[in-house]
Amino acid sequence: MDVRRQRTFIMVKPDGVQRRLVGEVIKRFETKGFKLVALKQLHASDQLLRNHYAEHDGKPFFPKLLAYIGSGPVVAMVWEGANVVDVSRKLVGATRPSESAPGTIRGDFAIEVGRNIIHGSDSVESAQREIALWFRPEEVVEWNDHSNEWIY
Ligand code: ABT
Ligand code: MG
Repeated sequence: MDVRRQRTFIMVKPDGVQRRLVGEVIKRFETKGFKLVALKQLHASDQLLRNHYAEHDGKPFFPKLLAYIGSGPVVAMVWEGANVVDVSRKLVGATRPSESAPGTIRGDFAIEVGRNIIHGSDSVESAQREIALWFRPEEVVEWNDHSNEWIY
């Protein structure tokens, strides 16, 4: 598959929504050069969140994780572009905000691992699974850039 058409699932978590960081997150992905192909705000069901975090089912932090991610609305997005899965993880920063570098989203805005603002898929396979979980196929929009026809 064309690496330029790679897609990833990005979610602003409830703390990010409450702190009005949705625009900041979108701005960073847009100015990096990626293309937004799906976007919605929703208060995710417990079942959806259990599916999303199935890899952590049974771990000690799982109940707290579900309570946090289910505590309010999230903003779910699909972003497209070259190597977007790996590059997004770099934009997002390390899982523990104490280890995430300044300049990354978590490094700049988060202090606690249990309130780390944003999710990004950790592999191409995870991205495909998560996009299919959160979006119906028709909610992901194909569009081409025509701005070179009217910006000189
Ligand atoms: P997500 O984007 O939320 O998936 O985070 P990330 O991929 O960076 O980190 P992983 B390992 O997937 O953790 C998922 C969430 O679980 C929380 N967590 C994780 C803990 O609270 N304690 C732990 O020891 C670990 C390993 C942090 C992650 N997100 N949140 N909130
Ligand atoms: Mg993860």
